[in-house]
Amino acid sequence: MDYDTKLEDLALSLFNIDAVKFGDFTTKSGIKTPVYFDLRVIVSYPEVMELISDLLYEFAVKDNKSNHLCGVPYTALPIATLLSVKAKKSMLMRRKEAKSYGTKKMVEGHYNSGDTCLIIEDVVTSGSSVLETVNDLRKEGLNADEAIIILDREQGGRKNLESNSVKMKSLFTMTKLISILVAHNKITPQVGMDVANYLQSPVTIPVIDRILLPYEKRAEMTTNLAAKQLFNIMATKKTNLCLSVDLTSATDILNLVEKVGEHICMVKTHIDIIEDFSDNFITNLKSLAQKFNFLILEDRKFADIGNTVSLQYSKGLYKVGQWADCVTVHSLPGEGILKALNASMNEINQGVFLLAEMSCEGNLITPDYTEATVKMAAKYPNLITGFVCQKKETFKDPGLIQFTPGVQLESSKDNLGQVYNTPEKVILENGADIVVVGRGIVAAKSPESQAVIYKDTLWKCYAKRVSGKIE
Ligand code: S5P
Repeated sequence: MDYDTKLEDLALSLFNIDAVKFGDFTTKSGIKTPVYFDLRVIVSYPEVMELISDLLYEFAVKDNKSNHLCGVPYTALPIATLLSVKAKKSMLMRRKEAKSYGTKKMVEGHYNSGDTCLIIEDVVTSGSSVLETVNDLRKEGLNADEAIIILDREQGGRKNLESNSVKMKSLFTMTKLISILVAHNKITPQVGMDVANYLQSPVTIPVIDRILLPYEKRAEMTTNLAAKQLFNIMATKKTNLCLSVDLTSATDILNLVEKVGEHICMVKTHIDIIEDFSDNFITNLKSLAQKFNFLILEDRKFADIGNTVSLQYSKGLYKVGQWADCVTVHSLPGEGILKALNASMNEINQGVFLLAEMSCEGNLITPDYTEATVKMAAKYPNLITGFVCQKKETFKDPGLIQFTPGVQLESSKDNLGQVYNTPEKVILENGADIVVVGRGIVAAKSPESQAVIYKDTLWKCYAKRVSGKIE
């Protein structure tokens, strides 16, 4: 059988085994579609598996020079396995979730940084699944610049992959598959037309993994002006260090900030622990912020009903709203708290860091609470600067900032439940954008030289992360 006959044969087989269906379907994201693919069923049909692997081998694997093959989990895994055996080419396996024990590797198999890897996938719509695998391979230092696909749905995937430097080749386009099925009277020309019309409709663009994007790019993607300023400060000053200046004397705080101001992007205060608070303290802190170009976050962790929070924010001894660029807020009371702050924030470049997770052990935040927090934040795009959280999976929006406390050079705990992770862990694994360090600097013999060590270490981790070459 020649290549074209085999291809026709495959199109008809996919139709016969219901891997492609026509009718009125609704996708997971709620979009109506006249055509539906489910290639997961092919594992039940060895002759179809054989046909697919023969065709892909002829089409794109036989002459390919890549060191490895990698299937996008799960449907393409068995296909990649067949191709690997046929081509005598090593296979890599990408996990969908990192193991919670042992090596935490996302990619299994033996490989070296710099090796090339060909991606195998069944169906591409927007390209986002392929990009997830590409991201993980690139983090391992692998070059993943080519993908072969069984079916291109022609809904923007090719272009999206190209803009992420991935060349895509497909056995079928949707148009080609449909024309084969019409020619063999499997579907009517009208159904063919319906599919063609459907293909004209717009598709969603996949989001690139935020942790691989540099801060200056993300500055352009944010809808909150404090986040924009922070991304720009970090990129210009080359620091993602926030100093948590948890001291109780105003003079000590100002002296410390004077020494470390050039190394930080943000100062985080707990204004209610200062014993000699005065308006003068605020004036001095603001002028240091101006001099060294950093923002001020008051870590007030508001958590009351909207009305009380508006008063706490703008009145009383501290008048937080008059000087803090950002404040931290619990989502516990629900949306009212965000409505209140949205109305109270008088400067348009102020913002809120919403607590989605906490660093201390035994805290009562659950995954559902975290998810609901992120959903709630999405309703206030101009207000939210980012999330106080611990994990990169917590949110996707590259315009928001992951603000992560609980960091010291060595992993440890204090005796009141605080848990410390290392800079490498929080930036490379957990996705932190701004890293908060308190006692790691404040309680050091020389806070100034310690701040430089933190700044350099954190920046190195960030640079490694955006280079995409995480070993
Ligand atoms: O989950 C959290 C959230 C915050 S804002 N865990 C925290 O530790 N923080 C704050 O970060 C905490 O209030 C403290 O000011 C700082 C951590 O200080 P360190 O001395 O433990 O580094």
